[in-house]
Amino acid sequence: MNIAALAGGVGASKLLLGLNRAMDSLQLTIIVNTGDDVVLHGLAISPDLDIVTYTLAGVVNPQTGWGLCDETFHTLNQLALYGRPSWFHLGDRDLATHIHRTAMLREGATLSQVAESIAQAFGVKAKILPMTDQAVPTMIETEQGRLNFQEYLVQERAEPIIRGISFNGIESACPAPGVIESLERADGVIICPSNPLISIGPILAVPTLRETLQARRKDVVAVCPIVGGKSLKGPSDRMMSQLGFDVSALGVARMYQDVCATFIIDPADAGESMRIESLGMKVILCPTVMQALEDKERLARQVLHLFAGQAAGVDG
Ligand code: FO1
Repeated sequence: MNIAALAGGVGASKLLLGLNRAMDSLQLTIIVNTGDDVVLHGLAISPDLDIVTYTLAGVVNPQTGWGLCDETFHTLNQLALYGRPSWFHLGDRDLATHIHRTAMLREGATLSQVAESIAQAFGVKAKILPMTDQAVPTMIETEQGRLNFQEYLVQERAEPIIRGISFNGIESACPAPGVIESLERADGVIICPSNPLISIGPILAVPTLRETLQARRKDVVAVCPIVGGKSLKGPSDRMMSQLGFDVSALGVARMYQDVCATFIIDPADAGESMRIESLGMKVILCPTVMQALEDKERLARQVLHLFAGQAAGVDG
């Protein structure tokens, strides 16, 4: 069974790790948000691509969910001594990834080729694709001015009140090679439990991508990233509330209703099922809080089971 997944960073990686164990990873294509990408110290940094790759390779820092395990920060400390910004914690080994990416891009490679090169080096078998090869930085309009996403999230700790979100240059971006094909050919498409505004939002904003998913709506399953009115990871809840969205499973369902026919919510939100179903979505209740590896694999198997049931024409 071929599966395509839309993913942000840490939240998505938990489910992706489960999928990587529950299925043949050669049949898994992951389309990753690149709106979080940033240039720092002259280096091209793609946090979500790296988080997904490091997680599937089993080398991610287990405490943070980003960066590499067993890191040291000598280079960053030295940069700080020169007065360079050190708020974005780039470890010594992680820096090698960014140096490699920057060098490849300068030599004329695309971001897709870089992603493939890094995944291959780590022996990751799943196909990891950036949503686009063009730079489309997510910009956050805040009460303190316009910030790029990492400035907002890491430097300002997601504290400024936000007024709007835009993806710079998205109108003229193209889906990266293989993105549309993988969505068209997949037996099932999964929208991972990532921030709907700044992780899945940019992916859906890549021209033609939303329309491609609309055409496959019945084969698209989303896992809700909000449980009991709170985000599973990161500041989704705060951002949704500040932008006037309903901070609930229903609020997320409304954002996905045109692209997704099946919505997985945690049993804690069972009370919202009927209102979500009135949007024309089928609701599946299933624990979505993934702490242990078994939780990740169990949820992955449940999602795959839904696709297997659909392929066999089984309802439920
Ligand atoms: N997140 C933080 O909260 N603080 C950091 O200093 C930080 C550094 C960092 C370095 C490399 C990398 O790939 C990711 C990093 N992240 C850091 C995570 C990142 O900011 C976000 O989690 C993603 O952009 C959202 O998925």
